[in-house]
Amino acid sequence: MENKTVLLTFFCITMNLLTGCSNGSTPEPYGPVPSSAQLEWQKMEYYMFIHFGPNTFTDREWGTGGEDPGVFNPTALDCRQWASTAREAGMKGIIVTAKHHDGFCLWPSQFSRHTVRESPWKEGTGDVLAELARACREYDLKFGEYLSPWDRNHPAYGTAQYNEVFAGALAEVLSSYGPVFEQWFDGACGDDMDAPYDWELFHRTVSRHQPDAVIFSDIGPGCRWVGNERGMAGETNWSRMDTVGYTPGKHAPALEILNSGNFNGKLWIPAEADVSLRPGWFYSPSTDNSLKTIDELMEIYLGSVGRNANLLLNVPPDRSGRIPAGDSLRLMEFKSRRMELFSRNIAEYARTEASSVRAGKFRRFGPGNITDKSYDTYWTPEKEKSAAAFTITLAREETFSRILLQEYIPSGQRVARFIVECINPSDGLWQTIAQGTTIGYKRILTFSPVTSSVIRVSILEAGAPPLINCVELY
Ligand code: FUL
Repeated sequence: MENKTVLLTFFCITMNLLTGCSNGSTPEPYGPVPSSAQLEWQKMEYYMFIHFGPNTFTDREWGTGGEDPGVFNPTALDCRQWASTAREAGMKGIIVTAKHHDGFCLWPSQFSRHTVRESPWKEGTGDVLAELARACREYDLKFGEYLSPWDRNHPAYGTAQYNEVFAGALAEVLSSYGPVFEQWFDGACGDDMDAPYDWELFHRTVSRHQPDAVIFSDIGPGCRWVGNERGMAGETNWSRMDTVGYTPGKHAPALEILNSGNFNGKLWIPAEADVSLRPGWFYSPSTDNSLKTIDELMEIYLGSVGRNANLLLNVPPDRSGRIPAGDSLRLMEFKSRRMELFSRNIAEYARTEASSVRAGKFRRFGPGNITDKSYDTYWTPEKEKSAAAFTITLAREETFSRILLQEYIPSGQRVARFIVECINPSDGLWQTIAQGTTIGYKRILTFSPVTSSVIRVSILEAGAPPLINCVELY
């Protein structure tokens, strides 16, 4: 053995003695875990959906595909305005309908004759995807694309050849505009066709051109539809799911499964909650006065980001090609409300204790990790303890009505039931203030305001010892 190898072996044995044997090693992952792309995706939490195309001009939700491309003629299209709006709203990216069910392509695709090239906009020389990708780079946003396999325009639709056409179009958009964080495949397919989509080919195409893109569909594989268009995840929401025997669209799992995932699911497929700021997905002058209220948006936020799902909020540009001022204003008001509710974390400098700590003497997994600012440190109890509790002691009594909890999902999702209590200062007794089932990447619970200085979170059921990396109180 060379000297170097001897030294290395000695080092490894010593480290094992110090950590592994004393149980100070990193806990084994539990069940499926997110890929690094899925983890980065989850951390984005909130991003913009843009529905834009001929429907914007014809006032329809589902175009027939027979529209004259001449209808697509935005007078002042401004993707920088979309991006600056998203950025100011606190969003982390934009997903655009590159091709909706009507088949119209927002880029000059070689695989279609129904595109921006055939429209009067910029005399057929424009490319919305190119402009948006550039604007996203400028405003430090991630760029994503929606492509509907259902195509009511393409002559090859419904034939086996269409799969090649769709894969070709997909390859074009995935290879021409820089990194794509999410590829959105719509499951809708109308009633007139049940085309045999070649999903394997589509997925292969994404992997070849954008290996880090998270693939959305009813059943993933990157992230899944939450099962409704109200932006609400289940109160119980596992990021695990079973997909054997299912396909996106008509043969997707039941809506309740999409909404809550599968407790013992074999794959990591977290939920994405999509919802529109307006009653429809596309702009219509008739919905100018029906934007979601701040209260409705807050409920959606708590029902999505607050329940272990990402929020994809649709903000449709109007016929000029800009996000209307009222919509933009509503997004800013929504952001102010979130800042107001979640800016002063009273648990930030609080003292923490736990009923049990894995390898306590090493301090690596202590409860202090719950209130530090690092994502990658967490509290976890002894190896055999799935039920355990931690306490937060504030410097003084405070009044609060919201708790935010995070599990360290890179090692899996574990918590199945928990309870939050505080000591009631008037009688010194523990009082239950909230309870829940899953936590996952993030869980936010709201309750009637209470005043206390001691708060306890008890994990009552978990598939494996819980790994809690963050708690905030507001
Ligand atoms: C659905 C589509 O049919 C709607 O038009 C919209 O694009 C929505 C996000 O997905 O399946």
